[in-house]
Amino acid sequence: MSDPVVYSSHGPVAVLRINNPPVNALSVAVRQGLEEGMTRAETEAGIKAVVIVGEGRAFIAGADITEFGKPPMSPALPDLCTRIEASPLVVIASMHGVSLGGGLEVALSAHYRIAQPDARVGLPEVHLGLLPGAGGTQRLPRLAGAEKAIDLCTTGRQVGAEEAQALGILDKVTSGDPQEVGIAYALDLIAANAPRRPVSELPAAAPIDWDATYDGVMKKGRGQISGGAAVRAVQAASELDFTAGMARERELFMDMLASDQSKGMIHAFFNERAVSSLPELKGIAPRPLQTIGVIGGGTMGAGIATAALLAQMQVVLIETGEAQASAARERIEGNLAGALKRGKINQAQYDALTTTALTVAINYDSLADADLVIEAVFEDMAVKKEVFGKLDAVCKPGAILASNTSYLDVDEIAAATSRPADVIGLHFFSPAHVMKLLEVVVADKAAVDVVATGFALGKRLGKISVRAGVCDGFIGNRILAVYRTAADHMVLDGATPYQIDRALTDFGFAMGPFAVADLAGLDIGWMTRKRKAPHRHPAERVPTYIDRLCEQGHFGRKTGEGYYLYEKGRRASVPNPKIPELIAAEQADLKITPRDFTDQEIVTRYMCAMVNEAAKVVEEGIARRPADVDMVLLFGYGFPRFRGGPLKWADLQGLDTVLENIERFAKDDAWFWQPSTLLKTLVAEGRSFDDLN
Ligand code: HSC
Ligand code: NAD
Repeated sequence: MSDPVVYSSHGPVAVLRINNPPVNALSVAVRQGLEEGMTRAETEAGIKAVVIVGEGRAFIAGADITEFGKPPMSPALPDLCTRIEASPLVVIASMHGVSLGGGLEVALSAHYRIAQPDARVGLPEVHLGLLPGAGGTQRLPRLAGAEKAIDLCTTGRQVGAEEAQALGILDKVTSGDPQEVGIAYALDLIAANAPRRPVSELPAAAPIDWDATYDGVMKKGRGQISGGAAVRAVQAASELDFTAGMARERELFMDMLASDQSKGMIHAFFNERAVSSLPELKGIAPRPLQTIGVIGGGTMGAGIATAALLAQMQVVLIETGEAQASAARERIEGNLAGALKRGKINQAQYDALTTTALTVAINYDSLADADLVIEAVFEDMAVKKEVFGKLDAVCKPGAILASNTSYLDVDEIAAATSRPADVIGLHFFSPAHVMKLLEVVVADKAAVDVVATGFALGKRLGKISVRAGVCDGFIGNRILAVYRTAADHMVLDGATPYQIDRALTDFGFAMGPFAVADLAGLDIGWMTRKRKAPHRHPAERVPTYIDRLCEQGHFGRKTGEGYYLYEKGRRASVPNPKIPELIAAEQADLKITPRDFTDQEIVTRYMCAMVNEAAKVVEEGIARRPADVDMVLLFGYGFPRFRGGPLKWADLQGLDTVLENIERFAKDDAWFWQPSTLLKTLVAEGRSFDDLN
């Protein structure tokens, strides 16, 4: 392996070139290399300036995240930054690609910063449940002011070179080879006799209303704590001298590093990348993908078509009649207009996407050239089979036939064709052009390159793709059905839907289960209950109070009335006064005396139901690994990222505690609370879900 930092000298300028692919993370070897390089430059005769530059696609992407939680290795990054800044030579960072987290902190410890026009900088530690820990919270406010520093530290957003220069982070923006540009800048500085310029010696940032800022950041973080810690660190930069401020930053950083939240978010960081790499797909070439067919242009079909268009694919969408076809086109145009408004595409792109790239037809023959067709018609097996029969007849050999079904058996759908090896499930989430999750449902007979193509499509659409096996609801909807039921049981026993929603949003969920049900449409659950009623076990508790509302034609947000009332155009939801009456009536029928629930008990029951079913999904091989389940919940179901996913949450609680709770709940309802065998085995063996990842 080549040296992680390569030293070279160019007249009076020494260059330290970081070479640690893929993104020049600051591993211990890089830190040592930089320290040695600084010492060498300082001792080599005639050297007046040092340029730090990165090889490959980035300057430095930050601290090496894989080292977190391991024993610290010297030099620590904050000490290295202090050492760089204290050098008697003039130090220049020449930046390209991204300079993130510790990468930007190294640059801030240089005396001058020059960057390429397309360079981007940021302090994304907040996305790992951390705050900048190598002086970022102390040096950045001295350059950009407290408010801007807090913005960067608490949003983690990346800023382009132009904005970074306006913020005082960059001194100069010049295009060219980063090393050459850096050396030229160093020579200019030497010629001008420019002084060393340590940021730590600049005046501290003016104070702001720290408490109000802290409160605002904590509110936005919905339970995440690291943003607030970053505010306090920036406050220290304003109120304390530099050394004391650094000590405060270190203390806050170490607190965050020890928190469950950073463990959850680091788990998410690595696993959102790991889920899509399946060993059996290594070296398997996906089939070509240029033209995508979509059957049905309702909510999902229109969203899927939009996603494919935004990914520069040709789309042919089939509807049942002219009216449905124009409604589908309108939905897609509406979605694309949203993308135009948000600046994701420009007017010329909008025009091209809605004309040459999109065909809406009512004749299946238009699918003759499609490489992959995704069916998104009504959730009805007979309709799906009919559609797949037609696709089988018109699609070219090798075309992949996919279903976006939420619950139905993909093996059975595949069997309705003469080419089951070409059939898979591609389960998108609503709105399909926004939600990041894609479940690639691998039917029994699916060919391996068909699966590889499903993942390739997910990548092209910018999705997090997770492999799922065939069962009722695959990974996500199957688990959802169970934790939703746990919430329903609590309603029967005395908690209100509104208390449950609030307890769970306080826990960090984007929405509570009843607000979600209103959004998805209450008719879906109503139909599912009716479908399952004939096969239901007598011990199963299924509340039906909400069916009374559905019988009156109220299906949630789309009809203006559900668990909540929705005034036209308003999102804010008001509890529906009919709901407590309907619940009370059902409790009276069932002779239930309602009891009080604490928010804590609500969260415990909800989470234990989720974990137990998730464990069964892993145990049955529907999900390959616990982390696959975690990513499904994170990217498809609004699970709080700072908790890492349900099975990471369970690990952090202690699996013995989770199992004890489940066994305690089972005393009252042994049918619902049947502990997963995998969970019991892990507890018996003293292992965690993470051990299986
Ligand atoms: C930090 O810097 C903390 C400091 O403030 C203080 C530390 C002080 C400690 C003091 C103690 C006393 N490390 O995303 P990609 C891997 S926190 C290790 O697919 P892209 C990644 O896992 C850090 N590995 O590529 C993947 O590996 P795989 C703050 C890292 O082009 C591969 O690189 N920085 C890594 O789409 C390619 O990644 C961040 O949070 C890292 N820092 O995006 C930046 N970064 O191939 C996080 C990446 O095996 N990284 N890898 O799957 C990113 O946002 C993106 O990776 C990039 C590249 C935008 C850099
Ligand atoms: P929808 O009712 O909004 O749209 C269905 C569309 O299919 C309608 O426009 C209808 O005209 C069209 N259609 C029906 N039969 C057809 C046929 N034979 N040929 C062509 N078009 C036909 O339904 P949706 O919410 O978009 O759901 C579609 C599928 O996606 C279902 O299988 C559903 O379970 C699944 N799904 C839905 C969601 C969701 O949140 N809505 C999420 C994931 C998956």
